[in-house]
Amino acid sequence: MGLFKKLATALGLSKYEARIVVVGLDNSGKTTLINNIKPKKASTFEVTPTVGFQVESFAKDNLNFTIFDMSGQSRYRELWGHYYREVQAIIFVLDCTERVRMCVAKEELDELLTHPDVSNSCTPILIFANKMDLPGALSAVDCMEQLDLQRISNKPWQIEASNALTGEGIDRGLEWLAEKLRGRK
Ligand SMILES: Nc1nc2c(ncn2[C@@H]2O[C@H](COP(=O)(O)OP(=O)(O)OP(=O)(O)O)[C@@H](O)[C@H]2O)c(=O)[nH]1
Ligand SMILES: [Mg+2]
Repeated sequence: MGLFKKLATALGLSKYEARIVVVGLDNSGKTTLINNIKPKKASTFEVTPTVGFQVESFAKDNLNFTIFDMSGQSRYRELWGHYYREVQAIIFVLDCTERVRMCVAKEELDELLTHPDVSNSCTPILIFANKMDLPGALSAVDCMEQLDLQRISNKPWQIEASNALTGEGIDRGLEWLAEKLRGRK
């Protein structure tokens, strides 16, 4: 069974529209990661910074997925909160080479975790420690410590190292997500 079919099966309905929001600082690799997941990723298009947000709807394994690709630029980050209520899962993408901005990423994650639509929900949060291929990238364990992820005790979370250009690590993360959603049924 394909990964998306598994995710949808986990969500319980065959004609389900699975909704996922993808957030994280600008340049962390959100759009690249989504392009990697999308069908027809072979098409060569240049990734440019997202303005506001973009909605990606596509069918995979005969199921409909809607992914909200949010801009990470500071002036658009306030938009993220409008989608938490709408989705079954949140993906937070980190650039694990950006040691200096790790504290900004932590602040944004704090905002996310204290948002009323997140703090009282058990929406699973999948964090990608992205750009693992670049020299000087922090490991997933280092990122976990820097973001103090272990304090998250009331909802499932997971961190996976990823390379959004090649897709390495992405399937592992999505497998985890499918598992958690299955557990919520
Ligand atoms: N080496 C490497 N480069 C990556 C990876 N993921 C993304 N990039 C590059 O990082 C840059 C930013 O990627 P985007 O996908 O546009 O980042 P974003 O998070 O969508 O950025 P905003 O839309 O501005 O919030 C692009 O040049 C990508 O090619 C990765 O895993 N490894
Ligand atoms: Mg983008």
